[in-house]
Amino acid sequence: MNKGVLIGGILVVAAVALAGGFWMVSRGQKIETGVMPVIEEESREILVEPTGETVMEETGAVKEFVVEGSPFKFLLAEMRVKKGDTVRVTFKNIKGTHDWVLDEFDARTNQIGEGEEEEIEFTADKVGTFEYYCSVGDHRARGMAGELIVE
Ligand SMILES: [Cu+2]
Repeated sequence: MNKGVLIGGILVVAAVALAGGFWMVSRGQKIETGVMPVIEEESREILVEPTGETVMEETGAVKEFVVEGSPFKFLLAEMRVKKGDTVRVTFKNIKGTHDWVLDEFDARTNQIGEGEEEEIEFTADKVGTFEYYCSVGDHRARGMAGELIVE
């Protein structure tokens, strides 16, 4: 093989790898700093739709969500899982005092202060649409709520 061709080939491979690397980095940052943070587990595919709705494929898996709370809304307004999934919620409080409550699954965090976070886990063992909310004061009535959809 011609030496020039070989070096050219190596440069092309390096350029592709570099571009791919940048793509991975920008994609990773988007997930971390986005309004709807999602943590990727294993090799499951994550689709973040323009609506902010998050859909994760497969069943019987651990579905992990990060929900940020602020006065008076949750920055993740909808979670979609499959029946049988283990749902892991990391509630991060950005401002004020809030909690994250989902009555139908006896899932709730403590009321936590600004900058604090708490993780809870439960099994989505029934199908339906369930409202999660903040139980502090009138926060729920003021819109601090969202939906867990179990399919
Ligand atoms: Cu609240």
